[in-house]
Amino acid sequence: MERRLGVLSRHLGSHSPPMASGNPSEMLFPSPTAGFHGDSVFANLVQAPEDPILGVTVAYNKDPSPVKVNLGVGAYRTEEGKPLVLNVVRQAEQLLVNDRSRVKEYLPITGLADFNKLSSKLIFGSDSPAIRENRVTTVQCLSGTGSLRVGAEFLAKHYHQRVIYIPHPTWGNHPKVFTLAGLSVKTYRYYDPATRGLNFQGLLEDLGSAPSGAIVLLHACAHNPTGVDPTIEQWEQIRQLMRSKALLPFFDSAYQGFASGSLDADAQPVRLFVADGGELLAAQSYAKNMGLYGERVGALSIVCKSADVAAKVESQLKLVIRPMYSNPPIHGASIVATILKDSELYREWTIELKAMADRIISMRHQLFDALRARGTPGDWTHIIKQIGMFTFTGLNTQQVAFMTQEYHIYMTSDGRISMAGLSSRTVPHLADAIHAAVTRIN
Ligand code: KET
Repeated sequence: MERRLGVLSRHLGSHSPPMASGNPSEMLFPSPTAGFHGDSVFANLVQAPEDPILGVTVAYNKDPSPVKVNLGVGAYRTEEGKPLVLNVVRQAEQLLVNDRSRVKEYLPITGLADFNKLSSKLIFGSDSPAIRENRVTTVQCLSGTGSLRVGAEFLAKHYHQRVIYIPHPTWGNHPKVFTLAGLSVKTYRYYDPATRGLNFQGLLEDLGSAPSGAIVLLHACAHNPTGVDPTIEQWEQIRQLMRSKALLPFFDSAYQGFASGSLDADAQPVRLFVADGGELLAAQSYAKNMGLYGERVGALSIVCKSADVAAKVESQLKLVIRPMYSNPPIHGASIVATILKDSELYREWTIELKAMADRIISMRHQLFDALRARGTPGDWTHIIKQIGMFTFTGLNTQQVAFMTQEYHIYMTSDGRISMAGLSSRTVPHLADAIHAAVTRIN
């Protein structure tokens, strides 16, 4: 306390007014019991439920069991069950720390210019005609969620259609992000529980009957929670249908590189839509593919018909961002830019990314084999067919609750498990839990 006050008075200068009482801390930090004693003005609030995904981690953290496993949140873990900071990220951070010319000034409202350029190249391709023709505006945002929110606020303010179609099911935060931004949310059929695959017919019918101009949220790859993606031929059909009805694509790209292990292959669906010259939005996250979860690094790109329109769009995006959080943080974006602009670091990143994707695929095979070895009733081939971080198991809410209670396995109640949270050590325990759940609970 003494030291704090010393520092404070140094900042205030030697002419700061003298303290009135003998106890200086009372002046600066009045007693918490001083003042009004009535009920809190917030006393009538109801207790809100935990978030359906992040709340799983809260429950997991409270469980003292040594065998507990967290397969809730989509966050990569090593074979040892530990969070992973990529080697390239460590290297980039070292370079940044060593560079004494770096300062902590505010970034522009739109973020770090290098980062924006490199991010749009990453998703649209370095040879993208839209980038060459200056038809893309990219703004740095707070990871994937922030990018979606800024895009949604912009659309609610400036786009003539306020309705957005999201797949059913989808990431649980989508409806909340879009509704709070002022859009009206509708769903299109996406997943068929019977086949545990894509309901392509349903998707085409629902988008086919959407009002002209409606916004359509598309998962760029590794659909969350189902792990089911359209084939590239199906994407082409979706593209044709959407363009024929002037539906506006809004891509959510939270897993580029995690589906196939290749950054370019995973961006194919987005690039298909850019190649036809039409307009679209894309929200990118570096949480998963660079393991920068807590750094909150992402980008929103809007591909426009002309450079002139793109410049106007960017000017309006600034008006959305400035009163929301003024400008984005510098550290995470600097890490990403350092990696993306250095060909050696970039190459190392792709290798580490592929290793993460491969470990997840190996977990799929191990879990599938373990269930087969136990003779667990049911067809579990979807575990190896599904793509990306998650398996949509088909387990129901009661079975999930049973697995949490009896086996300390934590997952979202819709039966989604994060394969990235699994390791060779925990596969047998999970397989035992699934086996018990499907044989004992209907
Ligand atoms: N889109 C999708 C499809 C997605 O799964 C997530 C995160 C995000 C966007 C946002 O990520 P951000 O950290 O804002 O870049 N999904 C995982 C984490 C979460 O729910 O926040 C998850 O589904 O577990």
